[in-house]
Amino acid sequence: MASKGPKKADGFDLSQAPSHLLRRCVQYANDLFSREPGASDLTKQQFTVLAAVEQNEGMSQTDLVAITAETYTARRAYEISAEFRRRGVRVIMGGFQPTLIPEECAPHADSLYIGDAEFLWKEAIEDAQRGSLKPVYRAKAGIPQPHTLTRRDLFRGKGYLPVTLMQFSRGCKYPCHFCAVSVFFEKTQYVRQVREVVEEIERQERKFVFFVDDNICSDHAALKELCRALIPLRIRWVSQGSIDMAHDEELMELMMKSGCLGHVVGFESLDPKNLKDMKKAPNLPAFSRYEKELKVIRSYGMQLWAAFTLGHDHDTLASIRETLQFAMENKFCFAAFNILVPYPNTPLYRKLETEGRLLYGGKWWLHPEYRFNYAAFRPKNMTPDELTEACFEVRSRFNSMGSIVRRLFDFKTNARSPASLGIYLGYNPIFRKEVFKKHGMRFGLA
Ligand code: B12
Ligand code: SF4
Repeated sequence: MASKGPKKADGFDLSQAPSHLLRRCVQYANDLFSREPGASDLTKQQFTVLAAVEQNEGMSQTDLVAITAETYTARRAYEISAEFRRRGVRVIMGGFQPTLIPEECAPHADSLYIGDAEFLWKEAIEDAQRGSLKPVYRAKAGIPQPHTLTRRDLFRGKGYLPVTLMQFSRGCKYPCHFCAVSVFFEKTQYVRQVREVVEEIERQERKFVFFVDDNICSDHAALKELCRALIPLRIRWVSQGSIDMAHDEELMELMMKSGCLGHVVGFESLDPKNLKDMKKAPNLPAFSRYEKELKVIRSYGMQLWAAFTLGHDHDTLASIRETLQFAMENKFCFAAFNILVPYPNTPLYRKLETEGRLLYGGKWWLHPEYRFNYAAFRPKNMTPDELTEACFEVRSRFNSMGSIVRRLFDFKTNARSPASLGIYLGYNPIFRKEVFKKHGMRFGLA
């Protein structure tokens, strides 16, 4: 299996670190991050902040609009971009979608930004200032925000959950065939310097941190170094990590001591044939239907958000229901029963395309009939509608009131401490609502 080691922040050219960045579907080219003292902040000096674009605030004074487009938000991003361009405002578009399929995004923006903003954003801003924005900026992927602290004051009052979002690393070394992260970061994990992460946490009043890493366990040694540094900070944290964490007791011990309450873990499937097909390498060694791993994880009291992808070639309607039973028996704190999605330019997408199994003309994310959580391909052992309905059914049943009450009574995990209980009771009703709110959502307004 092709995999690479993590890239460390050492040796990064900090003088080139741009000011930066943006998150969410529509964002603005201004200062979400503050700079190191002494560094100039071109974005801040020369461009108008354009927040709340959906409300059309500040449009008349806008020099440049920067939009993040992911596959799910691409259609809406193109609509918003079209409206700005109609009003004579230049648009630059970046993020997963432009990086995965630039040829589709190109007609929807004046300029495309491929890869991470850290590398060429400064150049793009300078070009925009001179009126010579290039049609495309080809940046690489790399270490998140070196020597740059997040300006969190900008999030205040905007309805975000009361959690400190933080990144320790980006990318993951594994080659899962459905995963856009694996393509974007070319099976590489990029790791921030631990002291910078610690400094960012120390500046927070809130001591509950969500590390939005793709797979914080991609490199056990790097994570252990982080955990050792987190212990004195006395925070509580959660993240996303592969299940091979359970094969390393020292890592489990350190995570526990550093305040880790749990992780989003990709179980994906209970069938090793599916796991092999999808190249889910961290789940495969000595496969025991996760029995061994769950025993270890439970012994440390961790709460799990178990993520499954449903619709693989060896899945049947019966196996999907079995997955629900497995999740209920293990009393997972949360579970995501995601329909398998062919994201553009992934190996899964190419396989289904070659086999003629893609629906909605292949570009499901642009199709006016496609809706969130619908099957976008023809599964092997059921119809697309059956897959959509089965996923909705297991999602609804897992998040039913009866299930929430039953899963609560696990004194090793969900009811282990006031903090664990708080997470369980605070977030289960939110996710329950999401199941119904999001299912069948459309992607654009037109
Ligand atoms: C945290 C996270 C979440 C959190 C969000 C928490 C929050 N409040 O923000 C939660 C759990 C809610 C979530 C939900 C979902 N997520 Co999510 N999420 C992530 C994750 C792990 C990190 C996102 C993040 O903050 N990254 C840090 C920022 C700084 O990175 P970034 O946005 O990529 O931006 C960088 C570059 O892309 C570039 N850039 C981006 N935009 C722009 C714009 C311009 C102009 C420029 C110059 C540069 C630029 O520069 C940035 C800095 O280097 C990503 C994976 C990832 N590595 O990004 C998945 C990811 C974005 N999610 C994904 C998905 C599928 C989802 C869901 C649809 C899952 C589901 N089935 O429900 C939902 C809904 C998402 C939606 N948009 O509606 C996919 C998207 C795939 C794709 N092809 O678009 C990703 C890539 C994960 C994956 N394994 O494939 N997610
Ligand atoms: S382990 Fe997770 S983040 Fe890594 S490639 Fe697989 S699905 Fe993507």
